[in-house]
Amino acid sequence: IQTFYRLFHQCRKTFAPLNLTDYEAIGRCEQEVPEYFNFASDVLDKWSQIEKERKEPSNPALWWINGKGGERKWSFEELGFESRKVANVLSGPCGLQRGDRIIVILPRIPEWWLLNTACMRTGVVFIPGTTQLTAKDICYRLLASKAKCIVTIDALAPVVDSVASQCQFLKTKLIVSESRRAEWLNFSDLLKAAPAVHNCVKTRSQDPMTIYFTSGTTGFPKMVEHSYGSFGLGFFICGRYWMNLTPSDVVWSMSDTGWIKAAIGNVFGPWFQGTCAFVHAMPQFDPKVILNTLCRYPVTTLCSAPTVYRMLVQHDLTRYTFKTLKHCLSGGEPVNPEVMEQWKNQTGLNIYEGYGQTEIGLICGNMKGMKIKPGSLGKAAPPYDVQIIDEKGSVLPPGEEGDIAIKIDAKRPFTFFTRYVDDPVKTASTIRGNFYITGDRGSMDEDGYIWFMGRSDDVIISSGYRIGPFEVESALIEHPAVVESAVVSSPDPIRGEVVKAFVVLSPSFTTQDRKKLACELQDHVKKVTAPYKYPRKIEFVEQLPKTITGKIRRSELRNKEWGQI
Ligand code: BCO
Repeated sequence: IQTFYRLFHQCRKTFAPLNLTDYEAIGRCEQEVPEYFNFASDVLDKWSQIEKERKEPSNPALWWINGKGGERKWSFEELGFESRKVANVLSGPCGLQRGDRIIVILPRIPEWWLLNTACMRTGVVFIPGTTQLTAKDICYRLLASKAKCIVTIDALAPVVDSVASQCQFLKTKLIVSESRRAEWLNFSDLLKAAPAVHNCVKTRSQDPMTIYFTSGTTGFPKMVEHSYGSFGLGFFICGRYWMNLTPSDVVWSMSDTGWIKAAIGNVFGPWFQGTCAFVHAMPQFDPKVILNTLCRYPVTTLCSAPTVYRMLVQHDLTRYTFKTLKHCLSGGEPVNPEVMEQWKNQTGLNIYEGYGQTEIGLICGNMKGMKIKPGSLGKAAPPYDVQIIDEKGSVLPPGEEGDIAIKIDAKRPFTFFTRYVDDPVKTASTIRGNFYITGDRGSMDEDGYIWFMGRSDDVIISSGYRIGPFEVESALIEHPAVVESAVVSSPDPIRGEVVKAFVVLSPSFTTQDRKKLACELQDHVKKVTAPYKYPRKIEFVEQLPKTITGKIRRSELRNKEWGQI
C-alpha cells in the first residue's frame, strides 16, 4: 500500500500542472529544495499545459513591441516551441554541450528570451551582457568566462571581431541579423532549419545555470554564478509577493537585458506566476515613450530603477491616463521619499521599493499590503533573516548603524549565488561568522524596517548601475593626460549619485583648456569601457590624498563630496 501511495504521489507531482504551494514553501525554506529542477520543463512547460487546458483565452507569455509598429506575442506554448528549436541550434550548429558557457549581448529583442530559455533546455550556462560593453569589456568577459560561443547583433559584431583572435576559447559566433556576416552563424537561418523536437536536460538544483559579471571595489568585474535552484526557484517569492503577480497581470520591467533585474522582472518573476512579460525595445531611454506606452498598453505592473521615476516625475503626469497600471516597483538604488510622494500625488500609486543584489536576489522589500515607510528598504524578504551587525558579527540594536547582513546559520539559503567563479577568496570574504555581508550599511528600526545608509566599500551606485571605481580609474589612466586619478561617488538629484573623477594631469597637459579636456576624458572613458560608467563630474587636482603607504584615500574625497567633512 505504501509503495502504491508513493508512486501515486510521484505521478501526481509529475503530471500535475504546477504546484505553486510547494514552490512557495520551498521559496520560504520551509520545504526541501528538490534534487532536480529546471525552470523550462518544470515551470514553463507546465504553464503551456495549463494554457491548453484553459477554456478562456490567456495573456501571452511574452508581449514585445518596438514602438515602430513591430509586435510579437508568444503564448507559453509558442515560447516552448521556439525555444526548443533554439535549443537545437545551440546543441547542433553551435556545437555547445551541457556546462559550456555562452555570452549573450543582445538588446531587448525576443531572441534574448528564446536564448535564455534554450540555455535552460540544453544546460548551457547563460552569461548576459549589456549592449554598452566595449571591445575591452567583451574581450575580458570572453577570456574570464572561457565562453565557447557569443551571440550579438550587427552593431557589436565588428567589436567582437576586433578581439576574437585574442580569445582562444571562443569557437562560435552567432549573429541575430537580417544580413549574413562572414565567420558568423546566422540565428534566423539556423532557427528556420532547426528541428522542433527537443528533450529538456534534467538538471540538478545545484547545477550552474547563469553567470553575471558584477563590479567591486578592486579589480575587474567578478563572475557571480547562480544555479537552477537559486535562480529559477529563488525568484518565486519575489514574483508572488513583491511583484504581486498573477496570470492576469502584465508586467513591464525596464531593465537592460545585461542585469539580474531583467531576469527577475522579465523572466522568472512573471513566468513563475504565469504572468505576461511586456517588453518595449526602446533603444534610447525616453520618459515620454514610457508614459505613452503606459497609456496605450494594459500594463498592470511597472518595475523600474528610481532614476527612471525621478525622470518621469519631471513631466506633468496628470496629462497621462494610464490604462491599467496598479502596482509600481523600484529597485537597483534607493528611491527618495520626495519622488515617492510626487509619484503618488500625480498617479495615485505607491512605489514599492525592493532591495537586492546580483549575488542574493531580493533581500528586503515592501510587499503589497505592507505599510510603506518612505525612505526605508522595507522588511526582510523570505527566506532571509536580515540583521544589522558590527565588525565582530554581533547583532546591533534597533537604530544603530552597521553592516546589512543575512543570517546563514549552518546552511546557506539555496537562493544564494554559488560562488564567484575562480575566486574562492572573494567568495569566502562575503562571510563574517554566521552572516553574509552585503557590503551595504544601514540600520533597522523597532518594526524591522531596514534603512539604507550607503556602501561600506568604494562601489558607486549610479542610476541603478553598480560601478567599480577601479574600472573607471583604469580607463582614465590609459589617456596620456592622466597621471593618476581617484574615482568616487558624488550626489546627484536625478541619478542618486554619479561617478566623479579627481584627476592629476601630466605636466604637458596642465595648460590645456580644462573644460575641453574634461569632455575629452569623458569620451575616452566611454570608448574604453561601458559608457554608463563615465565620470559625469571631473575635478582636476594637484595631488590625491594618500595614506603613508601611498594608497589613495578615496573615502576622504567621497566624504568631501557628500559634505561630511
Ligand atoms: O547621459 P549621457 O547622454 O551623457 O550618457 C549616456 C549615454 O548617452 C551614453 N552612451 C550610451 N551608449 C553610448 C554612449 N556614449 C557613447 N557611445 C555609446 N555607444 O552613456 C551614458 C549611459 O548612461 P545611461 O545608461 O544611464 O543612459 P540613460 O539614457 O541616461 O538611461 C537612464 C536609465 C535610468 C534608463 C539608465 O540609467 C538605467 O537603465 N538604469 C538602471 C540600471 C539597472 O537596471 N540597474 C539594475 C541592476 S541589477 C540590481 O541592481 C540588482 C537588484 C536585485
